[in-house]
Amino acid sequence: MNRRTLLMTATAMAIGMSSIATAQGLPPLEQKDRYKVGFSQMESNNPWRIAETKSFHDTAELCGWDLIATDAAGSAAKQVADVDSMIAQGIDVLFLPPREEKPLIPAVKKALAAGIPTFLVDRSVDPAAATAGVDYVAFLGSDFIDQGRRVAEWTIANFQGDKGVIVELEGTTGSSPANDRKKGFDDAIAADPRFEIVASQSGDFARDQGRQVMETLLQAHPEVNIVYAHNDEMAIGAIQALELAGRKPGEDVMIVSIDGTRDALQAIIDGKMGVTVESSPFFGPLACEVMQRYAAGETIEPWVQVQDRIFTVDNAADNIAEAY
Ligand code: GYE
Repeated sequence: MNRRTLLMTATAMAIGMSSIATAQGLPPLEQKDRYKVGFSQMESNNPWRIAETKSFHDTAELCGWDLIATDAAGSAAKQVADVDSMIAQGIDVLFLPPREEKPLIPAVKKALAAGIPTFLVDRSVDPAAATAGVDYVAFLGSDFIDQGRRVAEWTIANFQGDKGVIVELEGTTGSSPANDRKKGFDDAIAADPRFEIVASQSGDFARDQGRQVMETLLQAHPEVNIVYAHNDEMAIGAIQALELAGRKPGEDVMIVSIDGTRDALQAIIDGKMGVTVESSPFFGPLACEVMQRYAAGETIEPWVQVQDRIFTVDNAADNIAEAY
């Protein structure tokens, strides 16, 4: 044993970890009937977040979880503090949707140091600062670049005019879905010279901010005829702003988005929205399954990828009953 390994082992023992695994790899998870499980939600100001939290609560009894669920109310700093408090309460496992890519790195590292296996759900962290299979077990979620690319492809295939003037409403600055949905869409749309993105601004994934940002951008760019929103809540906000200004979403402005909420499917049925690429919030059952595989000693793939459908006028009515 070299000096460094010896030191790390000694430190691990000194702070009372159940195993030295954290010094050399991921913390193990015992197989048992009940687990104390932490779910650190980032905010609850939209139907997506509420559906996700409900999915964890609905799964708890089936999966033998004594669930501690917190709500960081839109603050990454509070989310870090919430994880601290869960660690202090002795959780066996942590499910963490990191609000932003960088500020939640300390939470991931602290859970690791405390010997608690962490699964990132729905959003990821900066890959340069923390690694799946090393700092946390795995990321459970969608391919956000692909979601953005699919929205762009649908737009290219369905836009009728000569010149597509696009306003982009970005998600929370510094979050993995905002970064990747932008990249996926912008790269794909750049391949067709008919399109130009004239403005791209954050609406923080929130309906009200989407509406406000759209109101402002509409004044600067009245010629806009396509709105790409990184989520449905902002798309609905944009529809409200456009209607208030006398525009006709779905007729003179194409609205394209991501998630698959009930309001978005209704907007598609009403002819106001063109497409929404699915991003499912129902992570509870997947979290249970992956946690059980991990406890059984399986090596978990670094990215447990969720497959997303696409909702258009062809299938929105068939899917609205299960929407949230
Ligand atoms: O699209 C959005 C939510 O992280 C995938 O966050 C999730 C996104 C989802 O607030 O509506």
